[in-house]
Amino acid sequence: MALTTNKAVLNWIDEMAAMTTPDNIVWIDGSEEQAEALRAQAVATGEMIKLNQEKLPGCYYHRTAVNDVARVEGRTFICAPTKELAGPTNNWMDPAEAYAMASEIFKGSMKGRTMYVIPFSMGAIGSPFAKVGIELTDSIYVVLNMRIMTRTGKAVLDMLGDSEDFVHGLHAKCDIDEEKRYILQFPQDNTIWSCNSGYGGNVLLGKKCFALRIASYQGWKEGWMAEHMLILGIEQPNGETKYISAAFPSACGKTNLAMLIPPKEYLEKGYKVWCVGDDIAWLRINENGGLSAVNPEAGFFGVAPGTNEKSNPNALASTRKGTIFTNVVYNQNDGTVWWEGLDKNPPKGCDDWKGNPWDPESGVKGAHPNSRFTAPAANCPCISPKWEDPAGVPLSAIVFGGRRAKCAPLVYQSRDWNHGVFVGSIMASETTAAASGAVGVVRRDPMAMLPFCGYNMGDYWQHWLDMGKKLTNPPKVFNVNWFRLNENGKFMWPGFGDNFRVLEWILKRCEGSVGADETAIGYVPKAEDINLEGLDYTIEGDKKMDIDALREILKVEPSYWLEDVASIKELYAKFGTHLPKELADELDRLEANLTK
Ligand code: GTP
Ligand code: SPV
Ligand code: MN
Repeated sequence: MALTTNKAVLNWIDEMAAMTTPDNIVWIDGSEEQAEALRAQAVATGEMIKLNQEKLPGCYYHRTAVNDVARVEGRTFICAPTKELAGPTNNWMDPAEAYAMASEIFKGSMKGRTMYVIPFSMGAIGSPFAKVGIELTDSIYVVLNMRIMTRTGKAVLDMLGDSEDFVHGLHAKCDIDEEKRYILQFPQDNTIWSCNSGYGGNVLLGKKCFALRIASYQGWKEGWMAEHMLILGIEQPNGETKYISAAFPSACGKTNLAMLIPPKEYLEKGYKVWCVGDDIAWLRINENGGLSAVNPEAGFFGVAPGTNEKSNPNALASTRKGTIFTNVVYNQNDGTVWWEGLDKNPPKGCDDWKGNPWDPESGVKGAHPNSRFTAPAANCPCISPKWEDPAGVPLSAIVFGGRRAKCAPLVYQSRDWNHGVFVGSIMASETTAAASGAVGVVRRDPMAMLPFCGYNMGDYWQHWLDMGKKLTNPPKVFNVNWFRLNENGKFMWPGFGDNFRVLEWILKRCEGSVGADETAIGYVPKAEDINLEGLDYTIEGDKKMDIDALREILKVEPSYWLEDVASIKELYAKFGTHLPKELADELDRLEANLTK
């Protein structure tokens, strides 16, 4: 039974069903009864395993195909009318060609299967900033994940009414054939087609495909921004809460920073961190001429390995109920899960993420490095009371960052908004397991949006600059790097909860209550202004983190930076007339500063 009379919705579903020929069509109404029936069905077919309901109530386990464990950037396309609109950093396909090519793949792909219709909202239902999507999929796993990651069901269709303004998402598992895997975005048509994958970012179409690729395009047209950012609030001892958003590339620490627990000394003084979001932020100009951020998602699709009671207790607590685990170790003895870095006691007699018997002593990893949990945000012990506030939260600071073994100091501040846009545009980071391909290779990843910008990134930078012109009260812009290594390959900074020490400096800079050294790249802290009180970190052997070690990771080394300038020039050269003049000028200034 259709849950709406919206003609645009019904006609489109008819058209997609005529192409994919499912045996039947089921509308996802948002009810718990329907979800429970789908879970039971997925368990009966082996698509999911029900975990120990005493230890992990409402939790399930899923394995993807071994060839289908991460986003596939090489097979992700922006299908805009011209290649120039997609820009030099995106794969491009002509829309007509893309529809024709993919139609052949989708044709008859749901024969013998059910098509589920998932109406979903990105943003709290009823919020003026929320946007509607509908995903058609033949995967129960996708339905159950979308129920956690977004707001789904009939209420969304009621909000949509007769409007034609919704994202049209089509997903079919097909044969999970890598050679026929395509993630196609049609920003001008509000449309996403995804086939031959069953993995997270490729198939949960509300997430990267809509809330970043399509939404970034919409933001460009409508005067707002969609960013790959966490959002957090820092409650100060005086009760006031300040908000920060931060863009780090995939698997570079957003979930961890968003849920951070400050060091003991700060907790005792009354500081507390609240999580508003861990992956995506939609930013709009507010009535004070500043930027406010909303988290369009309703759950966390977080990296499992490395998550533990010490590194991120809030994330771990979020996964103790109503969570779907994908590609971690399955402990069939007690119906629980495990991953590398959870604790030092890997369970014996278990199956690894591929479903093979696994010996923890073998040296082979039991969980895939990009194994994930899908957990409701409401489970998070530090979820912000404002996480669903339709108006969003006002930002004091925007932070960029990445994994850089060398070069980038622990933290620095841009001189002003335009320089901040430059700092975001020159971001680089070592690649991670979140996308298929080599891991650990430094690549430029502007604003952590390289895989997610739905249009020409030169125009996207111009949009950032144009937004700045409209902001009378812009957030201050910073860059951080938790990942500097010493000559022996050891992390020089403790990271995790101790990153709060850097956030404190950032807030003090926003208030203007602390000085800094002006360097070639921007404002760098004086070492004595970062509070190391109570810090207990041994870098290696018996070398403890102290103020001298801190000085080392605050250093700006011109030789490294000049190498970076050369690589930034290569990136910028790709954009031709789409490169904003302001950024070219900033690059000249950086080079001049470094060679002075
Ligand atoms: P996506 O969900 O892929 O967008 O990633 P994310 O940015 O949310 O990454 P996440 O917070 O899950 O971090 C992934 C990896 O970074 C894990 O292996 C963490 O252990 C590691 N990590 C996070 N924060 C820190 C830190 O402060 N220092 C160090 N050394 N590692 C960190
Ligand atoms: C990322 O890769 O940045 C993720 C995971 O957050 S996915 O949803 O698969 O894109
Ligand atoms: Mn992400």
